[in-house]
Amino acid sequence: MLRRIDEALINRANQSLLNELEADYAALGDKLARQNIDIEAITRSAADFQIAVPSWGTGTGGTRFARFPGTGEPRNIFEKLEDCAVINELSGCTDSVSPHFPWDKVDDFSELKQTADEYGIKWVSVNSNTFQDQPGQEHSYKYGSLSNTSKEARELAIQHNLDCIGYGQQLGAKSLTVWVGDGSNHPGQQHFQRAFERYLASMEQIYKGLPDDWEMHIEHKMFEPAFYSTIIQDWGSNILAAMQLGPKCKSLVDLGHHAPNTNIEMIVSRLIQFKKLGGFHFNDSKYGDDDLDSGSLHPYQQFLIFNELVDAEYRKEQDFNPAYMLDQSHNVTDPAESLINSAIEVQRSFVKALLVNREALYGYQEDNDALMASLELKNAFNLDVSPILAMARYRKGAAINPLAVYRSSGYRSKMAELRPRDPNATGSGIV
Ligand code: RM4
Ligand code: MN
Ligand code: MN
Repeated sequence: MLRRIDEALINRANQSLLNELEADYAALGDKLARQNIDIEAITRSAADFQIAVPSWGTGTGGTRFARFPGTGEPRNIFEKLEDCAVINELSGCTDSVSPHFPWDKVDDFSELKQTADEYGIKWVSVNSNTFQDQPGQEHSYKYGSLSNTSKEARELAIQHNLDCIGYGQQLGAKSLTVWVGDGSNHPGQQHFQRAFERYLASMEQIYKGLPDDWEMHIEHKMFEPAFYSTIIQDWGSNILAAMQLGPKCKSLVDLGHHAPNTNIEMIVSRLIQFKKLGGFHFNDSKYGDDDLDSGSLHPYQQFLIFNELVDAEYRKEQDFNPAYMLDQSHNVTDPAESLINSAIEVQRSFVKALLVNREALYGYQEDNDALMASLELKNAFNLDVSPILAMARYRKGAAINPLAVYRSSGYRSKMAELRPRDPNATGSGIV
């Protein structure tokens, strides 16, 4: 297998930390054993946990005011893939990449797939982009794409989504994620119902083009770029569209796309109940769609979401297979470092949710014992599961301390030499 980080470097770093890790792991194992939890079973689940990296997250993001590019940024999808390989080699929990088109379009997809295969990276959900015009585009998306009043603009957007499915098929992906910027900025600008009808009619055309074993995931977002109304504003519009379109269409939850204080874990539960949970874009936010690093502000919320997910698994909910992806914008950090750290933070929430005693919790719920029920969750959340995560990484040949190895590898400064920045290149700055 092709590697970007020298295995010997990881092994040396791991050897120097192993004694300490083994001691911490043994102590945690004893503690969990007293609660009748087998640490080995939890570590196996942790090792199996995987979350996809968004190709667009490997570059520095930005705001509508400015973008401050970092050094050695990837300039094309092959270079983004290299960074994704680094992230996976060190974290051991990001073995797939979600591409975005046309940003990641190449002439030869078989070459791209082969390179990813060599790194042991899979391609998952393909993302379409009808929120910006491409150079020379005949019909603008300024007033929307799939819901545009112009038939020609709608047809262009439909065709782009169908093209994305074609690219994804060549890469081995099995789902299409559709997020549109369509909406309005002024009350009265748009007829809500007619716009939604146009959107649904366009989505039906895309749905018809889905291969049998594919799913389509709709992403809702409350605002931006439209600031008064958006076509798929919230999970309500999202699930209505997904229900109308059919069983292969599901809703995707991007954590940053809700109003502050929204009870996202309850939305997750509803979507699970009605078999409409397609997947996640994990990130964190304080004010709106800030796309901050996952778990950096609201780790308890992230844990409560995983509590619902692990509960669904425990109850053997049928057809339950949500796709986990990160979707963040890194404005002031090295994107690779943020993505490594964020993937592990999401994995941490998953592992903590595994520690909840489900039967005990159901008992407290039946008895209306609110305090004990909330403590059952809080106790799991409060436990430091770092030794489990580190041991899972160590056993798969990833790094016990991924960020330390990343920094000592000098990867970014090497990339700064190999990837000189094109002074005329314009970064998207949109995530
Ligand atoms: C949006 C949304 C989509 C992503 C774009 C780049 O806010 O989160 O998932 O494709 O950003
Ligand atoms: Mn997203
Ligand atoms: Mn977003």
